[in-house]
Amino acid sequence: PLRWKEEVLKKYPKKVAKKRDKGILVHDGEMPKQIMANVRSIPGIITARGCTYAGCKGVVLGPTRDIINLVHGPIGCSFYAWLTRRNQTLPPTPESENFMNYCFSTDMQDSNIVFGGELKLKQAVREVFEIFKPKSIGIFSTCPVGLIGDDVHAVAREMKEELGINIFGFSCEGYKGVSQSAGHHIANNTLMKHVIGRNDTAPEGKYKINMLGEYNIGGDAFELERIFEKCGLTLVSSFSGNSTIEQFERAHTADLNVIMCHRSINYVAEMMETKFGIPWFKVNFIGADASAKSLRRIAEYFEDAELMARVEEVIAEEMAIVKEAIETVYPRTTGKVAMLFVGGSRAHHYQELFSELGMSTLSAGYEFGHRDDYEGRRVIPTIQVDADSRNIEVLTIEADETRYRPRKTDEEIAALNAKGCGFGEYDGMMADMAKGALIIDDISHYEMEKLIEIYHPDIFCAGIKEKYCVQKMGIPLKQLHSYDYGGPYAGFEGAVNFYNDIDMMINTSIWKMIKAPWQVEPVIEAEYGV
Ligand code: CFM
Ligand code: HCA
Repeated sequence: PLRWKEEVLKKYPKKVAKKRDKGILVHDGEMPKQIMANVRSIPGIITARGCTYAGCKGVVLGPTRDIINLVHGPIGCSFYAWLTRRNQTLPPTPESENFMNYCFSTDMQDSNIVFGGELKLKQAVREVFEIFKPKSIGIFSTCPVGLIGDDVHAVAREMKEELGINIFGFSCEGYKGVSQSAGHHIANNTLMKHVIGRNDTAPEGKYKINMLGEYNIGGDAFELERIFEKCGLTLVSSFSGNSTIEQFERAHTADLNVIMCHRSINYVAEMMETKFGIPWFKVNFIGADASAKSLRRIAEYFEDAELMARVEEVIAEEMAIVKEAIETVYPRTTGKVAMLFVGGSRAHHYQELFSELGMSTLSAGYEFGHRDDYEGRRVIPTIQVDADSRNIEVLTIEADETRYRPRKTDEEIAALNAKGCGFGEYDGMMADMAKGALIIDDISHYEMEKLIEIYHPDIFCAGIKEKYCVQKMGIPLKQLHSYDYGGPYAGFEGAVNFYNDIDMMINTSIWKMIKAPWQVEPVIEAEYGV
């Protein structure tokens, strides 16, 4: 891996090499090791990253079915984000509100750019209200909105007054940050300011949790809902897979926040703890063992023998099916090598599923994770705040005067921590990776090609932009964003789906029929270990 890195950096201009050097780490097994992350991509490099608007509108708010997501901008921003993320939803009845199939946009024209687009935006809000009578409308800013200075927040306030429903704006212009990640933060802030805590009626249930950072891609949230229900847990709200605005409004009535995707939603968890006294911990429902562990920690939290017993029963029942599935595929998958380059959490989580298949992860990285997603939250105080991150508002949150209610005493938290609950902690990806692994932040296309050329992994995991380039190199690519239109992969049934899909992908005879570039022109190489 050290030689690989050297070879790659040699090809870059000096300044570029100097920067990329800090974003590529050869893991020496010692923690913590510093990686450079959440910084601007280098112009001219092909990056897989998306924009701030994508992170806010597409990722965090997109999966909620009954908020109308009105995009203020040229039509392309809406059109290319229309149903592309595979966040599923299941309204309780066919008559229930579901706006997810629609694409709402102000369709800004040249004249709006020159003379301002606020009037058009107001008209669009009125029109969408007239037609759909929604409970709520979110207005999302695209790049030109910030450039010309349209005030979406003022329009939202005025329209809220006029129409009497909850209307809020997002300053999530694409350029606001270095990636989608800034959009997550902006979405978190707006949810906190305008939505969470507006409805004090708590749903029935003894063990009430919120699930944060699970977006129901490929039906993952459906599988988790099935498991929670079987265990007797009440899901008050989900941020934001298969969710409604009402869930968000009463999220503060839950007694525990569990976080799946740390990157996209840790801000809400932190703010809810400060404001309402709800503790949080990180869970992982990607991988059958990880799912079992996460369920046990949730049961531990409620300190209730009945719940613990029920959770054990569920795990035993589910694991019987998982074990059967793994025994069939394991001989065909064990020893194979995977590489994962995805967003800000899956490149970590999916290593768990691969290790259940007996596969190792030789290289992994996030598109837009921060240092804490790699090195663990303990490094947060040492992260340098640069001009780009300073651009994103950090809300000052205080304990709610009437509704702050610590769910556990400090002693109880300490006792539960001693049992491994891990409140407020996330150790990051690197803690779980083997010595000698290559960790690459915001991988460039060139680096990706070089990884494949030198290491010939058995499977490469990334997104649609990478898929066909990689497959043309003779390596199967599994999309870990859209799941290649399969899934669910979360929970127990999801793990079984994943085992079967990966087995099928890496063992299909098609890969033996194409000649990869290194088979046409064989090269002598390969050196494993540091
Ligand atoms: Fe979180 Fe996500 Fe991800 Fe993400 Fe995304 Fe996604 Fe992703 Mo695509 S919220 S960071 S911004 S787990 S859309 S559901 S798959 S890049 S790894
Ligand atoms: C986004 C969405 C995306 C893109 C996936 C891909 C997703 O970043 O705006 O590149 O294949 O999961 O749909 O991450």
